Amino acid sequence: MIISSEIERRYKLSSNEFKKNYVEQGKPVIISGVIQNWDSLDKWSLKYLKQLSPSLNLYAKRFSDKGIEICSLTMEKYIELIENYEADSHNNPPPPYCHDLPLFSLIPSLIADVQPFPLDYLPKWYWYKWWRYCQFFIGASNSLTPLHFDCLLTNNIFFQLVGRKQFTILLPEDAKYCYRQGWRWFLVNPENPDFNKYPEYKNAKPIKFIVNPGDILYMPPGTLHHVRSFDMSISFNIDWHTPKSSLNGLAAIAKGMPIQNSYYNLLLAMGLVLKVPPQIIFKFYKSYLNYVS
Ligand SMILES: O=C(O)CCC(=O)C(=O)O
Ligand SMILES: [Fe+2]
Repeated sequence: MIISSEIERRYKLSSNEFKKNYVEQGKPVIISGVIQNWDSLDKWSLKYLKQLSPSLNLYAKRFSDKGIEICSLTMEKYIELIENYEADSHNNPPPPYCHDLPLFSLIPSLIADVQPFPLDYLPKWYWYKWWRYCQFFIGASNSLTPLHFDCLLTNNIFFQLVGRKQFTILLPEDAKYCYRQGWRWFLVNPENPDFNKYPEYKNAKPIKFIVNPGDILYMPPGTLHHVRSFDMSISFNIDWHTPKSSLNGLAAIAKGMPIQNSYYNLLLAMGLVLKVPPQIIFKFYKSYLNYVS
C-alpha cells in the first residue's frame, strides 16, 4: 500500500524486479531509460501520421456529463482539427479525443519505430504479435480522459511518446471514495473535487504526476486514473493479464463486471491459465479492441 502520494520512478528497471516489486505487489511505477532509443521519440508527429495514412478512418470521443459521444472522421481531417486548435489560443474546447485506436494493426510500419520493445515485462503468452494488443491515444493539448479504471481489470503498461500528460491515479481501495457510476467510471473530478457533493473523496489518497516522452507508466489492475494532456500528445498502452489477474477479472463478475467484459476475461484466462495459444484466442478477442465503452 502506498502511504505517500508520490509514485516511484525507476531507471532501467529489470523485468525480474518489475514483476516481483511492482506487478506482484500491485504497485504503480514510472520507468525511464528503457525506450529512450526508440525512433518514434523523434519521428512521430501529427504530420508523420497524416502522411502515412491520410484517409484512415478514426473514431474520436467527446466525454461530457451526458456520457460519451463518438464521431468518425479521417486521419487527415482529425489532424487538421488538432492543428487548428493548437494554432488558436485555446479559447474553444479541444477537438474530440482519439482513444483506444489499434494503430499498429492499422499502420504496421509503425511497429519498427518502437524497437527494441520490452517484451520481458509481459507474460510470454503476449509475445506472439504483441502489437495487436496495443491501443493508441492521439489528441490535442487539454484533452481529457475522466476518472475510470480499465474495464477488464488488466495490468496497464502505458508508453508516452509525444507531449506530456498529467495523471491522477488512485489505488483500487480508494474506489469507494470516488462515487462510482456504472462499472468503470467515477463522478469525482480529481482536478477540482466538489467536496460538498462528494465528501467521501476527502479520505482518498490521489497520486498526481506527469509522464514525459520516453516514460513508461505501469498501473496495476483496478487503478483509477484521470488523464489530462498538457500538450498535443501521442501515447499507446498495452492492457494485459497475468494468470492471476485473469482469474481475478473473471471473479469480478460477482462484483458487477458486465458480461461482455467477462467473456473477454474468459478468453484471456483460457490463454494464460489453460495455455490455449494466442493464435487461437486472438480471433475471438480482437472485437474487444474495437469495443467502444
Ligand atoms: O491517455 C489517456 O488519456 C488515457 C489513458 C488510459 O485511460 C489508459 O491507458 O487506460
Ligand atoms: Fe484507462
